[in-house]
Amino acid sequence: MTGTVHVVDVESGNLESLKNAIEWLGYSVKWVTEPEQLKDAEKLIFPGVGNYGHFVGEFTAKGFKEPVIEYINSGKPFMGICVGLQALFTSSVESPGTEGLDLIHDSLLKFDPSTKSVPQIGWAAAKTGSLYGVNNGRRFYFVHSYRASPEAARAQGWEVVTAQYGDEEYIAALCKDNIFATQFHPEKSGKEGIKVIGAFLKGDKETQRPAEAITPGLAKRVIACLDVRTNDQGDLVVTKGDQYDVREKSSESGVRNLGKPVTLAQKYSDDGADEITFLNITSFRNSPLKDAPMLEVLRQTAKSVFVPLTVGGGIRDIVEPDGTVLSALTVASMYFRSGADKVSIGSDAVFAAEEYYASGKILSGKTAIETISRAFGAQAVIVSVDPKRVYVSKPEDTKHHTIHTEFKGPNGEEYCWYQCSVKGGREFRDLDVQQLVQAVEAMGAGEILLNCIDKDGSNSGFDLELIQDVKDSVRIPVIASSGAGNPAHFVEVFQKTTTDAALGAGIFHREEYRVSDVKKALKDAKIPVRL
Ligand code: 1PR
Repeated sequence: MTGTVHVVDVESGNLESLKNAIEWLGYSVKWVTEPEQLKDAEKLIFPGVGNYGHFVGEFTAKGFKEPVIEYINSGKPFMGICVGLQALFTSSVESPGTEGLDLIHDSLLKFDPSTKSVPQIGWAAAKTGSLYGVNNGRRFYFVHSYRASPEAARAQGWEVVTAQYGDEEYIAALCKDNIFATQFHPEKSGKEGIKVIGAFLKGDKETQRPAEAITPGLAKRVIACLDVRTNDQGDLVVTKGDQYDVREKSSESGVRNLGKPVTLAQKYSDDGADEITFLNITSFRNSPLKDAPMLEVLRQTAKSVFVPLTVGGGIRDIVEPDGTVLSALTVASMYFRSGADKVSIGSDAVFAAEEYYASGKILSGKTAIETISRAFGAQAVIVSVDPKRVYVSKPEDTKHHTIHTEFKGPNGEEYCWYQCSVKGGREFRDLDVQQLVQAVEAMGAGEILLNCIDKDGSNSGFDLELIQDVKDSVRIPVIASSGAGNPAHFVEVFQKTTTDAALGAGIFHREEYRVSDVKKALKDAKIPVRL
């Protein structure tokens, strides 16, 4: 160990990964939950996620404001992360009336959503400037809807590193004297991010590495997905279905076992996956409290995999067999505390959308999506959609939103709509994909994971028609999923649709291609990716 790092904990999301990253660098971590504990701090990290008002309100209510300013005035090293950077400003349009630390007299603005997905989610490149290894040409993981503009901070004597999102330039990192802060999550930015935390802890502001010419702005993300379930022997295994059927096509018909979740997550991350998603595909049968193995998978993975981790399956209000009621928010908090950065909600989102339309589009404020999004931020809530094509001869034959398809139905039908399912495709509902994604966007979901039952495990490429239709229906980012069989399919989905990310499962598990093969193909096609 080379010292102790104090980390302020006002219960804002996944702090486990930050602790893991600091420990990885050889330091020990002390949580600061009471302002008095700050007096022992020699190096302080101030991480924040979620809503500006919620975060600033929490640390103000807990009496942190004055002691944090006192600590900063002492000249000892201070690092803010994400909303921990934003809190250095006077205010944010996100939460009018809430006053931050006011060390930089300016207000944060919202990204303009008319030309791009908001929140910005993904790996963006540093554009100008260099601080603690945040250098031109390096990519880091950002999740935010609000931005700090460089001009005001510069005018007040701050050094800034900028990045670009669409036509807007924003602060990626800034520094003045003993204060350093990043808008991105270094603890989620792979090896580059760990180096930034290391440079800060060593006080090495000038850390320089050769800059390489890369496309500025956000990279397209490649996500590796692990469908996880207990096999007939009781072990948690990674499996993969064809159109959601995960049984081997042999006489014994056991669950297809493709490997161990932690080992595969590490392998894909080492290979360049931008995110890892775990879907607990039989969670609807169990209680999450009995789901200790899945929590352990997250804990183990988060120790050495420093890219964003998503967990899905069973995120909903639960009544335990003994009558204990657990809210979806409590269930999600358990996963965040174990190292997840986002939760993915499937069946429960469909039921919530049905109620939303039944009530005349009135938000109840009580759904899993709303409660988790309010507490942890929209970026922490993904909605996983499991649709299947339903063919019709003409749009008037259904009340649902149809598309004109290039791939005709069995009777030559030229139109189809996409029907939502619950319980992993076992039950179909009277709700189409457009209805679902628009309802969950209104509820505060931050991203859509768009599967397609017809394409799942088919190796025949993504359903481009479905993906573009959903992209055109919402402003939040979309992850295309189902059907990837080779690197050219990833190139195709990014060239022919505006999807923000693409996910593969079987292609990687069967070891036909590696994540690095996909990245190389994307780079060759001049699609911006993190290499
Ligand atoms: O309903 O909130 O408990 O969540 C359950 C979650 O589990 C949902 O996200 C649902 O998609 C998932 N799920 C349930 N059953 C299955 C199954 O396969 N039997 N898996 C399942 C969904 C689809 C993708 C897959 C892509 C890419 N699997 O995760 O990874 O289709 O596959 P490919 O690249 O091999 O084509 P809740």
